[in-house]
Amino acid sequence: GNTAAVLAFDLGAGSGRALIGELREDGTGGRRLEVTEIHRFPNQAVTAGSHLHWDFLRLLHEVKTGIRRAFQAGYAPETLGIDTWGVDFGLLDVNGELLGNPYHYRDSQTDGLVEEVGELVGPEELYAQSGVQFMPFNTVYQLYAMRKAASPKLDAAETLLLTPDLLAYYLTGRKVCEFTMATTTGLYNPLEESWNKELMGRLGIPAGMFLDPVKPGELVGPLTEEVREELGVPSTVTVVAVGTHDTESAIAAVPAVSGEPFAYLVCGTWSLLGTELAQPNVTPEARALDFSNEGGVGNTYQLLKNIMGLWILQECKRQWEERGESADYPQLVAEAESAAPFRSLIKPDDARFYAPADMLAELNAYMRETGQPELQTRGQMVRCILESLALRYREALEQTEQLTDRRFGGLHMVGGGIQNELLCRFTAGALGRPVWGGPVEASSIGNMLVQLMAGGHCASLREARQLVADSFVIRTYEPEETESWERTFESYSRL
Ligand code: LFR
Repeated sequence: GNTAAVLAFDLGAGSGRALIGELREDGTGGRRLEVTEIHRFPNQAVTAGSHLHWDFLRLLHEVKTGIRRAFQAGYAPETLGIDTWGVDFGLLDVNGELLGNPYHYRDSQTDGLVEEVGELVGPEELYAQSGVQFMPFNTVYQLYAMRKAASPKLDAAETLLLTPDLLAYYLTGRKVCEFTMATTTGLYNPLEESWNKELMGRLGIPAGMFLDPVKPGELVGPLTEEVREELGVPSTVTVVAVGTHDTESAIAAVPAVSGEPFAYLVCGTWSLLGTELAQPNVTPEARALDFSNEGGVGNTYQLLKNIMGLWILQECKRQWEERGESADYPQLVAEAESAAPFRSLIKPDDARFYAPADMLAELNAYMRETGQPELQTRGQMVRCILESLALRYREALEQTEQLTDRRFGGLHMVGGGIQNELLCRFTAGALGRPVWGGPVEASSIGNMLVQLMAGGHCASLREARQLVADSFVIRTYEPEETESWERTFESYSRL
């Protein structure tokens, strides 16, 4: 029998999707989660004047379309939840209207601000009070950039809502601030469990616009009457504040069921590698390795490293396609497989790869500067990116172990990036340990799990993860070519 249905929206930097999750009894006393995609849409950033923005109203429109389609297709979800990338936000004025289009985190307004704020506040203090690694896009730098530009929006703002909360607001009329997103801002103090008003004061950021965070699983509310009429849907569906940060939703869906500490890699535009803790680790050691402590689902903190990820490859692909070449992933991966191994390497986290105008040129500039042979074919480029990522994962896994005194028998890989099986194979090789790949739709599934917990269908995060393990095929990649990887890791470390 079908015991519950929920609707998850997962918005990534390149696309968004809506999935229905159905909890079913399997006839032998067990339960399965069945997932069906009902809507998928592009998320295209727009440059307007000198700023890079999200097309927020389009995203709201697509979320509404997803709700309409769910009911049109005959589903009756009890609840819906929305997760998105971190850090970005909209500002509402006193009438609840959106003050301008939200900025995209890759907008250049924050260039140089990590250093500037570091001089004002001191990196030690900033880290001890936020536990967040120093990334230019953190909300704290975006707001400081607006202050420096004397943005009138800051003065007119009554409420700041992070992207998923902003979408939920336009569906329900209710303003909430969900905890996992709050911890990505750099303005939330995880040890004191409160907003860092003192820091806001020092940077000229209005403290009054921040709402007290609510934990994942809280109900936001039903759809407004306007939205229900517009979409022609019944009043039965309630919006839940899930783990609204996509990374945290994905981590909730890691099928780790042994009860032992585990390591994970959430693989998408970004790669987030780390482990789950009960308390944040804001030690000088964690700061020196530039790890984040992000608030997670189920009263956890996630000690993780944000790695540049498949963004580098996505940009290359975009450039090839703009030149009129056909460059789908299966094709690119096949070309990489036939290219020679370990020819050239990059450090993926080099700031030059964050937002270059021309990624292909940037890769070869790096080769010249580091005295490596230039990349001449697409296969060489893709292979270089994937091998370098795998090596970076090994480095980050070892750092995670160092920081936590843990030792991991292997690595769980989840998220869209694991559809690239070559990357999973390379990672197992570079680690010299097995990789367990799955599920692909981890963020959507984790989003559903929190809804199922909120609806009383799952008792705990542990039980929810068991449901994932019982419902999805997890593929094991055993390490291959470990000696060559070992040798290459040494060259990588010397780069
Ligand atoms: C992944 C992610 C990362 C965050 C980055 C920017 O989608 O949410 O966790 O650091 O996007 O927001």
